[in-house]
Amino acid sequence: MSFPKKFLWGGAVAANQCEGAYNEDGKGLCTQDVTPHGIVGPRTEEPTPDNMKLVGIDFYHRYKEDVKLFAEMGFKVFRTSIAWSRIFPNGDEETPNEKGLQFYDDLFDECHKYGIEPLVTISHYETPLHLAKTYDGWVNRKMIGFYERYVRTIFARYGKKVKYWLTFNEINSVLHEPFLSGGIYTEKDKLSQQDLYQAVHHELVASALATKIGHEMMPDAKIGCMILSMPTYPLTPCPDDVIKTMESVHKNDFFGDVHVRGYYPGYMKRYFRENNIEIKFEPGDSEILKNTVDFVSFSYYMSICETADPAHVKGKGNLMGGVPNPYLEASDWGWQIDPQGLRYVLNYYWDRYQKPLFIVENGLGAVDKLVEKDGVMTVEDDYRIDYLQKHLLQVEEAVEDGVDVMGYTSWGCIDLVSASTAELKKRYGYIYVDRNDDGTGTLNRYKKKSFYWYKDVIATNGESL
Ligand code: BGP
Repeated sequence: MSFPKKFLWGGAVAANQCEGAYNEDGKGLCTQDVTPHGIVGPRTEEPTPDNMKLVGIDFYHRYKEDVKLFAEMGFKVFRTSIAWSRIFPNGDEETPNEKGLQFYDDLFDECHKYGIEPLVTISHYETPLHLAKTYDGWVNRKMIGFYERYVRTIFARYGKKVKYWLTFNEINSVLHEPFLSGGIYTEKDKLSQQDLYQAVHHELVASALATKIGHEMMPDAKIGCMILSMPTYPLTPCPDDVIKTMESVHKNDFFGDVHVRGYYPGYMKRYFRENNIEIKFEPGDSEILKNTVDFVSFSYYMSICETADPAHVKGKGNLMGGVPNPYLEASDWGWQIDPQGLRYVLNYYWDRYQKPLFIVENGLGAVDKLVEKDGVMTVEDDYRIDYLQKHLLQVEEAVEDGVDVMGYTSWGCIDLVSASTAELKKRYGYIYVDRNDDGTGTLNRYKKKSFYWYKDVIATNGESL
């Protein structure tokens, strides 16, 4: 068994979780600047010092050092996002911020210096705050126009430097975290299903429009969607559980289905009918949706179970809950670890879509301890190596099953601020960053044991697994 020859090995981050410099060089405020405690806490009116994302890991100033370390590991690809609020500080102005544009020019140049291909998420859990407050984010159709201006700007600027693009990070997560994912300012519990799904429609149209424009402006580009994948198993073989599982899987498949097939699936139309949701389509929307993606990318951390029995309590999950699986262990944050689920989901998407697949997030969030070994500071993160190895072996199985897998970028290849909890103590990286949740730390970088392990995996194209 082996990985494809041109397999894109690498790592992934998102601007708002690592860059810091939240108010430098003309950047506007974004939704992340007012969520000091991630999705677990309330948002604030202004940025507050307890918000770890304001400094992040200072990637904005230290990216050269970091990209060099990625290159040392042998990365072929580096996934990051562009902070929309660096390019259009308010989101609805006509002229972009040149200093923001320059930063990503420099970052992508730095990647190319080492032969690393950037993989860019256009919108990763970051919306200019002004758009959230003034327009209620994606609930408002005007967002399509603002997003269009933004993508035209970045495609024109980086079209020669960036080949791989993702339109929205975990686009399906807006159903669970409307503010974080969709810049929707209305409180979650006050948001109607009507408005929520109308926002989804606007994002889907915007995503297809970006794909169309991208193909026109950059004929060699590959543009993909990005889905939060969470294989969902029936808790029991009871047909009620099986059907309930199918229905909950449909809620997620809706996003991939529209991106790949180019139209709304029947099961969703039924859901809308039965829940009195009427999606407003403007003339031309159906045509735009036909601009389908080149590949399907997704995050994978865990699987969940579903049951029709309301007596079961939901467990903790990656944004969406789920009934715990009695056969699986969980991480310190309650995310159930299921390497085989990755083979399952790869086969599932391949069977469903017959499009190349890209695993753009996977990894273990854990508490790491910096120790001295042979005079060098490091982290002995065998638990992380174990997690990643087991998952990568399942990727290999899927390749053997005949699935077309383009690449793998593990999440948080360098420690960064967690999206759900906004903590730094939940670490994913191969590189340890000395920064703590009380704001202390030198911000120095240290290679963990997994750094050398991953370097070896890449160098041998997976043979060393
Ligand atoms: C995904 C997000 C990422 C990332 C990851 C890990 O949902 O796309 O931004 O952070 O999950 O989650 P967390 O940071 O909450 O551990």
